[in-house]
Amino acid sequence: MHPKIIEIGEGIKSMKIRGAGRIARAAAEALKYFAEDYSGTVDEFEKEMEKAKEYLLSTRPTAVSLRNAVYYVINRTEGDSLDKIKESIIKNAESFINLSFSAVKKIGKFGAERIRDGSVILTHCNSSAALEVIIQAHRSGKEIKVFNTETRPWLQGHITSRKLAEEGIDVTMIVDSAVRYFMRDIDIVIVGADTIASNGAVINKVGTSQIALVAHEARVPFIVAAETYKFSPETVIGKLVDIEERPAEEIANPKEFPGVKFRNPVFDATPPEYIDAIITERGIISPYLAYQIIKEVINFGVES
Ligand code: RI2
Repeated sequence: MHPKIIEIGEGIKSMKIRGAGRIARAAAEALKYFAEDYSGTVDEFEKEMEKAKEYLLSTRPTAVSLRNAVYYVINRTEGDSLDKIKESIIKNAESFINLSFSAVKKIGKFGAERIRDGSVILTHCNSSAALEVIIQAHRSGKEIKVFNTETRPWLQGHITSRKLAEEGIDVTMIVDSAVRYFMRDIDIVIVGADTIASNGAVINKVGTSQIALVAHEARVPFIVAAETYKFSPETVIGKLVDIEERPAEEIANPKEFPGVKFRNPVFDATPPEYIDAIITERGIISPYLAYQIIKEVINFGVES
């Protein structure tokens, strides 16, 4: 396999490259590098591309963004000569990357308009889509405060806190288990998504569903910021979203806990009844419109 496919694939697997949008763009970029460098026969190219696809898809099983990106690049290939096929792969990868960046910006704009001046926002983990909403609201002159969870076990919340502080936003980091304690101070919860199922359930960093439950109890709006390539076409035909479980070592050193078992699922599913809205680059929708988005926008994800 092309060294860039392996380098980027390993980066995604080890979470050096992380975040559902970022891993999708990285996978598209890996396929672009492969196409740019390839010389050989069309048959061999197709075989190698299939291997690259399978490998990239195996790196992180939950985020459908990765899958949708890979299919976007491969399934739209045109041409029968090697040059044309390569050109088409490169063009598709570039177009996916541009589409992804522009989707995040649009989500930021739509979402920021919904944030009221003086709002206290809670976010979880590190989502570029959710942060774009918060940052654009701040840049538009709204006085906002943010609470963010540290997000065990990977502590992606540290990245979020730093980024918000750099922007000059009033940010407070809390431990994940303090969410209910602080919910009375929160006006709106905004999180990202790794995958959205056709019934509107949102799969995001583990702990998200507990936050949604607490927000529901306190009648605090719970909003998801997600590009449309986070919607999963396969869930329409009944496929369940695979929840990634990562090594115990991410939680603690198992050797120091003889006789103790560990479980480390890194995502969970929030049902649509706890979600007030999903902000996409196409507009702000009810989670119950997820199927409609999949039907209209994602026409590249399901293998026929
Ligand atoms: P953006 C992340 O997964 C988090 O769950 C985050 O909420 C989600 O991806 C979406 O991130 P991980 O890679 O695409 O940290 O909005 O496991 O950046």
